[in-house]
Amino acid sequence: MKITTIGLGYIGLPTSILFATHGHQVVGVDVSPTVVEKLNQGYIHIEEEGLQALYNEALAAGNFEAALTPGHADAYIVAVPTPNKEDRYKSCDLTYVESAIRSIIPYLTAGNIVIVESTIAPRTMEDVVQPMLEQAGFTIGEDLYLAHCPERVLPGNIAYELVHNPRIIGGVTQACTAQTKTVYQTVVQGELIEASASEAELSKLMENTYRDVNIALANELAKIGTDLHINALKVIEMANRHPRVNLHSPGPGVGGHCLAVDPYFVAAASPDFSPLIQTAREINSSMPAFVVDVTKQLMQEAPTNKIAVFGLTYKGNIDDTRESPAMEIAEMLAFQGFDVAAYDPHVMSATLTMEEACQDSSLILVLTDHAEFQMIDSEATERMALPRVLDTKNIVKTLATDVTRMDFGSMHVYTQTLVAK
Ligand code: SAJ
Repeated sequence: MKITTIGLGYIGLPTSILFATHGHQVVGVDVSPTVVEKLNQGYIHIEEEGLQALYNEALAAGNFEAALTPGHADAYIVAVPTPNKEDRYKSCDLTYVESAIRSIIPYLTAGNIVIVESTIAPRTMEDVVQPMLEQAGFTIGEDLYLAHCPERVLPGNIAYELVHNPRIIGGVTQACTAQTKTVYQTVVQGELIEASASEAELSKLMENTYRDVNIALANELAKIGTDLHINALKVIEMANRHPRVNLHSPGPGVGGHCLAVDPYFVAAASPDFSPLIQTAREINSSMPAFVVDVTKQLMQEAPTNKIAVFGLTYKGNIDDTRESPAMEIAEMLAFQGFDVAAYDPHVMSATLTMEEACQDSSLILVLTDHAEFQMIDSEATERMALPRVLDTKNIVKTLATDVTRMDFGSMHVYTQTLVAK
């Protein structure tokens, strides 16, 4: 098949490579000349485990080419960003999706399949994309097939999950679903689940909303534990021994481009009926300020003003700092006058070594669960003015013996102990 993908980001590029390594002729389109040039020189522009090797395979087979504009194809896959608008409910900004659809309209011919993989607000396919294509003269389900097939892969494990995860095929009509299935059948080993386009849209959004709401519950519990001087982490551990309970993990906030974005699309589409989703977003967004408050209390009696921040990314073992609560906290602390020294072995721009960050500091503030932070030894802590660790991700397992350890969700207890010292 000739496949054109529009958007060569974290989803569009791996998807293009997947199809190209399964015998399809793929043209990947992106508006960025730098991205197109780099890819055509043989290099991928995103960091993702195992992807460069697969890209080499696709190029060796002569099945991939990057371009700035689309051309004729059998199937088109749209994987462009859908950010939040800056309106009251942070609704879904469809600018890039609409311009991607406009860009392919001149090349569409009878029998083509158009797939939107971008995360979109509920009813977008039926209310926005379908009318655009109908205005161009097509009858959806007869001479053009249209579907929403949300991606559900986890950054860091994309290459595996693209193939093995079950995939929702949300056709605008049943004929659209059937035609779109023939595309994914060639590469996906997981189940292909048939649905309507609107069901597919809402399912994708609710998967991430489910996680966001559950994390909000855990974060609320961390605040309650702090208020009542009860160790929330111990509570979660015990409660989860119940066979039907799965409390999530509290932390310094929810980052990334999915969980902190998608719930707003649902809330904006149905604001009067989504109070729980809206409150969960508020709770998770309040966590950086909560961590800053607790940190300030801890630093009141500190001999120096320096804080060693461990981890800047939005989650552990990745290099992505966009929408990261850790970055927000580091910036807030610096803004409030603290000397913030950040150490992150995954982030190129964070150049300090662990020893440099810890030197003369009065607190190690762990904000990301990188595997490297499981052990914090005396190499780091003996340089501190006051050896203390506040672990907001419950990641530190081994710690130098003379260090005061504070866990998230029971910090108040420790705060009092320390102030009393
Ligand atoms: N987090 C917590 N507590 C937890 C779990 C996560 O505070 O118990 C935080 C993380 O630290 C991070 C944020 O939540 O800041 C999001 O991390 P994540 O690992 O849950 O998810 P993402 O954003 O990397 O990827 C999600 C995934 N969705 C689900 O797990 C339901 C992925 O499968 C989706 O493909 C992706 O969103 C997407 O593109 O929508």
